[in-house]
Amino acid sequence: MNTRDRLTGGRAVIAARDADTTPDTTEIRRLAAAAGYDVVGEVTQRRAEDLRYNLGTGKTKELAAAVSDADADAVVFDGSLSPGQYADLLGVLPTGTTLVDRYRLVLDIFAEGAGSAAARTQVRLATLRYELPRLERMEGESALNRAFFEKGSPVLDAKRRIDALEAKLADLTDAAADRRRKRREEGFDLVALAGYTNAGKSTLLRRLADDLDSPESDGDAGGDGDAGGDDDDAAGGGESDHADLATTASVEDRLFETLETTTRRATVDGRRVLLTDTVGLVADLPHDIVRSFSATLDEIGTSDVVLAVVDASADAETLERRLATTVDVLAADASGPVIPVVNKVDRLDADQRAAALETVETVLAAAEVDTRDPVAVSARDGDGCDALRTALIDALPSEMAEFVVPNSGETQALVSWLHERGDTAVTYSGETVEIRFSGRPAVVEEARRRAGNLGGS
Ligand SMILES: Nc1nc2c(ncn2[C@@H]2O[C@H](COP(=O)(O)OP(=O)(O)OP(=O)(O)O)[C@@H](O)[C@H]2O)c(=O)[nH]1
Ligand SMILES: [Mg+2]
Repeated sequence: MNTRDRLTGGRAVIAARDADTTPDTTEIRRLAAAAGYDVVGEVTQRRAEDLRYNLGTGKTKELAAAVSDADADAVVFDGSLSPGQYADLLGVLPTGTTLVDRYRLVLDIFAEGAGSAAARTQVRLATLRYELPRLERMEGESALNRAFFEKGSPVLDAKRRIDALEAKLADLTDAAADRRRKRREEGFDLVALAGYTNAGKSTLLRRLADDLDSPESDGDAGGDGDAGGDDDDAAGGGESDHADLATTASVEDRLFETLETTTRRATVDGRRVLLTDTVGLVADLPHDIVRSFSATLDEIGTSDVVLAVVDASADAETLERRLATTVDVLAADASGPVIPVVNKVDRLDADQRAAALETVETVLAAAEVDTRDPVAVSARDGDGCDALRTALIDALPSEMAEFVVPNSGETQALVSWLHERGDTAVTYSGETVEIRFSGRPAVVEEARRRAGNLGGS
């Protein structure tokens, strides 16, 4: 189903360096696999950064030999290479070897998989921003080569394209903001699922969302990845207000399975919630790339509540590192309260579960984010999801109001309007109806206005 299944990046040797420890290549191997590479070897080094190649000179030679020996097509470098290091390292590798650093690797994964107009624009923008300093360096080196300039300046060309893509993205972003504003007016609460890649966000989305064939949900709305397609589809399929509501949220044990935000409806204690699944986060990417995927950050920034999903089955150190990456993004972007969702607890015994919760609490206590108590769940089995729904309702902005209105057909219409928008209790006493309602403050305000029009108090 996924275009990435057909991707063959070729045979790759992993290269990794860390100043303090022997590098752990688990994640970079998984990222390489997600980009379609077949990993055939690795060269690692514990050492301070070498300015020329990043790796030390001896290690660099060892890497070149490993590439020849394994007959590899590519080197995947776990980290970011400066434009100079990139050029120098490439010069030492066998001719024809492709060199990709961590940043470039993630861009490649997105470039292959992004479907909607907004996602594609974001990827192209991030790629150009990545390439610009490298082009500038090359252009500087060939400043004496007139033929180079006669063909036009790739740097100026890249700058022009960056400007154009930024403008296009701003339009798409405005359309998404309009859509969110309308949804708020319709009484929806907006909730974003955020977290490290592979934490289980999409699995949780499926678990919490209404059944696709229930009348509450837009089962016939356009799908996610396959909706956009055309680059120039400026509105991103946004003709209908809910055209972005997804029928599926792909779940896979692969990094960056989700490459664009998708939204589904959920009904939580009578309240109508729109849940948005966002693109996973990953450590050690330049801030620029995170910025480029602004759709994810916009969703996090504008939602009423963020569910921060973490994979509790990872070892404590990995859990801490991934949570720290997530918290960095939330601290900068989240405006509403954050509920930490400690997922995959089906893989843990009671002690391990308690330890994971403690790790999460410790990391979050130090963070400048408005966090609520963590909730342990298994998105796969559904355990803990009722507690999560309760925590969600508690965290959503809420107001309570009571009205007494004359019993009439119009009052019945008001009652059903309220039932769709929050927790509604109705008591009939002769000629009058007593209504207790709690829900979004804006909905309560509108309900007061409607009750007032019916002669209520
Ligand atoms: N055991 C267990 N596995 C889970 C649970 N939730 C998710 N998984 C598995 O974890 C893997 C990743 O799940 P996804 O829902 O795709 O994760 P994601 O956070 O959306 O990942 P990206 O879209 O790649 O960022 C899949 O293999 C899921 O089946 C859980 O509660 N328990
Ligand atoms: Mg996902």
